[in-house]
Amino acid sequence: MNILETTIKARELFGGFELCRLQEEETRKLQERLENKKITIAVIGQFKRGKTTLINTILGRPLLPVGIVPITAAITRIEYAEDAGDHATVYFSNGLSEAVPAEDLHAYISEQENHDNERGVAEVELLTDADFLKDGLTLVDTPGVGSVHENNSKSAVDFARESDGVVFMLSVDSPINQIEVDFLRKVKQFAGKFYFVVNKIDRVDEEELAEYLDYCSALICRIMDLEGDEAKALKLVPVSARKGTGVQELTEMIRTDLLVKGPEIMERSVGLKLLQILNQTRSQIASYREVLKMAPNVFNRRFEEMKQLMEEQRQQVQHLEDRKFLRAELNEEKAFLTRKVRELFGIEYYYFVDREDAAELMDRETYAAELTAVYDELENTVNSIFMYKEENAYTVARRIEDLNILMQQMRKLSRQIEREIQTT
Ligand SMILES: Nc1nc2c(ncn2[C@@H]2O[C@H](COP(=O)(O)OP(=O)(O)OP(=O)(O)O)[C@@H](O)[C@H]2O)c(=O)[nH]1
Ligand SMILES: [Mg+2]
Repeated sequence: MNILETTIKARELFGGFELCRLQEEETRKLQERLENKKITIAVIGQFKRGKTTLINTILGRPLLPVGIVPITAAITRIEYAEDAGDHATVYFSNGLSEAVPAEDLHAYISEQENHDNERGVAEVELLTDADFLKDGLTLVDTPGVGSVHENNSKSAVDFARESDGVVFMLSVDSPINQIEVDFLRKVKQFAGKFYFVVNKIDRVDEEELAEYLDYCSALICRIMDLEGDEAKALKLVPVSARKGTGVQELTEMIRTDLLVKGPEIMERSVGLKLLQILNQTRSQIASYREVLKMAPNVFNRRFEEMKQLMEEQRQQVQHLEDRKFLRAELNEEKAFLTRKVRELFGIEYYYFVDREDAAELMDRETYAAELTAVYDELENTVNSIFMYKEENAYTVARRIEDLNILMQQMRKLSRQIEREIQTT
């Protein structure tokens, strides 16, 4: 049994339960990652450590905006494409996307031009032909941890959890602080492989650098629980992202690691993520069991509230014009329903948000039909999840039994993954 098989098994397990749609989608993505063999490396750290400068140096040209004030306001994924001519796509949180010339990216990425992410950017994808990205490596630039702009998009913690490797950036102009310590504590069990990089070494002399490296190594060993050989193996990488000093050593180190140990690193990181998903599902089912105990009159009231909401929305459809943003509106409606179901019934009900080109048009009839389908499905699902309309004790007992089996199988899978991770 390997991680890919375990992932497929988990996906099949989740597929049998309407409550686990989100988990099914998450495991599907993990499976895809294992099959595509694409490795993701995120550059993470507090604001102004020089993350974006390092990425520009690695790419060999200043593609992304840097600066003295907090800059990066949105996540950028950078992938390899031959002769791509630096092609970029901006994905918005409502599901729309737009092709943008690379030289105009700053309008979407930089905090100054996209203040508090008012443009609603979910993430940016940049294709370029840098050598470092060859062989399926994706590099990700992220907003600074702890900056006021961090919450604009997915948090750095989530990102570290989704990556196979993390380049964690420190810089000699400030020792590790509490925000960084907290961050490392949160992600240490979930990220695949860490590279600790110390930037801006052009600002200090050799002696000062040695002192800084000693201090940080000791601290990182404590935070990451590294002892003995593991502690000895910890190697901080000093660089000057601006001048390029040490950057080649870093990129060689990462590429060598990935070429030799890539599959291993990825299996471990996927295994850790699977464990996390299984844990989340367990607590979700626990809260679902609580909701099952909800008094029928309370449930009926909330169910009515939900139906009324849907009815109001259906009425509004008639006043819409044919516009290209109908797709985005449908996605926003789905996000709204997800929040509402959580609020009313305490369960996670997940929708797929369709990604679509912003230029694509959607007419009103299609929109109305899709919206109706979304509502009908939700109504049926909520009904069947809670079974209050079926006063059939046998069905209810079967349901509880199914949940018990699901819990049992999840425990079994968790144990299996734990064993697999230990052997990688
Ligand atoms: N002296 C020196 N300055 C650097 C170096 N690397 C980056 N800087 C400067 O540090 C500042 C911040 O650089 P960025 O690359 O924007 O930092 P960041 O970590 O991406 O910042 P956020 O996106 O805001 O989180 C800029 O003024 C850079 O010029 C370096 O190696 N040496
Ligand atoms: Mg930046």
